[in-house]
Amino acid sequence: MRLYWAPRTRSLRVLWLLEEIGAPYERVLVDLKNGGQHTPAYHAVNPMEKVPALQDGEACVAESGAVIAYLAEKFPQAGLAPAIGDPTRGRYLQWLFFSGSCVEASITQKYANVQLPEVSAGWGSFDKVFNVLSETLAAGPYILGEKFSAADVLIASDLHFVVNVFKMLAPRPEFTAYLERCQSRPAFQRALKIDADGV
Ligand SMILES: N[C@@H](CCC(=O)N[C@@H](CS)C(=O)NCC(=O)O)C(=O)O
Repeated sequence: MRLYWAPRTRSLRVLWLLEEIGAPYERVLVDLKNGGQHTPAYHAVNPMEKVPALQDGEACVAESGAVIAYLAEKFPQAGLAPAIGDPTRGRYLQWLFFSGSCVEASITQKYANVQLPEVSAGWGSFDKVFNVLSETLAAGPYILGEKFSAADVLIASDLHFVVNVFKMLAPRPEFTAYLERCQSRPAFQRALKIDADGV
């Protein structure tokens, strides 16, 4: 498997998941500052010309949520995705999609300072999205309850950017505790080091 990535981007979440899984992979650094994403070869991997993207033999997958879902299913032995038929699988899929369709959109809306009617915006509002996450994570310890899953990799990565990096939210104890739980995992620490080293 080959991960196309760049430091200090959404690649970190996929690095984290790959480190959780522990399967061998190769990292290919895409030089975003010098247009490395805008080459015909990379366009064939991800037509959006963004990172991260994964090549796995003849399979290519981009969009960080999709890459995470793909990897969690490809390596069931890692125990990061509830199997088909498991009652927690519905919520698992919900939170995977929630990241891309609600959290990302609400962050963009807040950043751009655009007002939209809550009933028209599929994510409701920034406050709604983070209040829903507060309510769910207060019950914890993980987004599905007792068991850590690939959905936590996505949701904790989103929260990391909103709370720690962009500081778009005042600290909330349930987010602080959840981030500490998720980010103290050795796989996250390894991914963070790769991201910081940039190679
Ligand atoms: N929806 C995509 C977003 C990917 C994305 O925006 N990647 C940024 C870095 S975080 C990027 O590659 N930017 C470079 C560019 O747009 O040229 C995902 O979740 O993978």
